[in-house]
Amino acid sequence: MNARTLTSNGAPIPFTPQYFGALRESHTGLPAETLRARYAEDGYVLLKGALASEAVFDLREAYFRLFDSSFFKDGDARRGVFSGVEPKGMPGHGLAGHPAHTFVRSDVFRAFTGAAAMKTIAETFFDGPAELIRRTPLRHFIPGRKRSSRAHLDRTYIEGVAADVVTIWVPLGDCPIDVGGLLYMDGSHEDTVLENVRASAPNDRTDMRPITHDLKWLSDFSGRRWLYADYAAGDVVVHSPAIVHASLDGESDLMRVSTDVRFRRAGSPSDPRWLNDWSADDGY
Ligand SMILES: O=C(O)CCC(=O)C(=O)O
Repeated sequence: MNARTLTSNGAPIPFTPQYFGALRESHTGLPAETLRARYAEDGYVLLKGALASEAVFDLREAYFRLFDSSFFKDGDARRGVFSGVEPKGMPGHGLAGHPAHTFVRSDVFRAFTGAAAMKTIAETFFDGPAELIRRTPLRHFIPGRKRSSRAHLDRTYIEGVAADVVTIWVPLGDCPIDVGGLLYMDGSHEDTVLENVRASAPNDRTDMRPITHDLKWLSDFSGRRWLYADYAAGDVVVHSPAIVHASLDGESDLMRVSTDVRFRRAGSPSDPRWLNDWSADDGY
């Protein structure tokens, strides 16, 4: 039987054990030392059920309610299945006037990112006090567009030593592999070569900050697999600024919404570009 082929930004990658493996699962009930050891070893920690799934669905719904209900199958903004009807006359994603731009400035979103549970997660990995980084992007992928996150490292985009910055990637809703959640390149946080292959890697646009859009090419080049999970609402991934990650094109009608909540170690220098609310055209 032929292997299923997935795509990222339209570039194909076979869904086989050569290219894909499972993310290691952890949970907040594990001893903090174990979680920190896993973070050091893997460059990420997938915390299953770290947040209350209903709170995550509440946030998903609050965001989707900023759109016309015709955007959703059966008008169901909590589930958020794409109806096939695109909103009309709306600015591009995350630009002023778009719901994502409005939403990251809302009290409901700020209460979510500023919740004690979120900070506790960051402090577990710093083993010390953490401060929320204000700029918090909201991602929203609409099925059928063949648009996904290109392979990149966060430290290309935010200043600070790897030990002093963490990202908590939060899928806002269920996000199995066919919905296009984040993939992490196995062991890439310890591979200093990958960051320097941009010049020879295929690239589908002029922004040279991502390494490549071609996940198969990077896997063939490095001999490393992409690690994935069938994320459920409430799961989060804590990841290092040094790990290469990317995402797949969604094949399901379920829309992928997620946010990247970042913290820095209290007292460490802050990147001045990250002090304001996110806007898709802020250039960072
Ligand atoms: O959600 C995505 O596709 C990208 C998120 C990301 O790159 C990050 O959290 O650093």
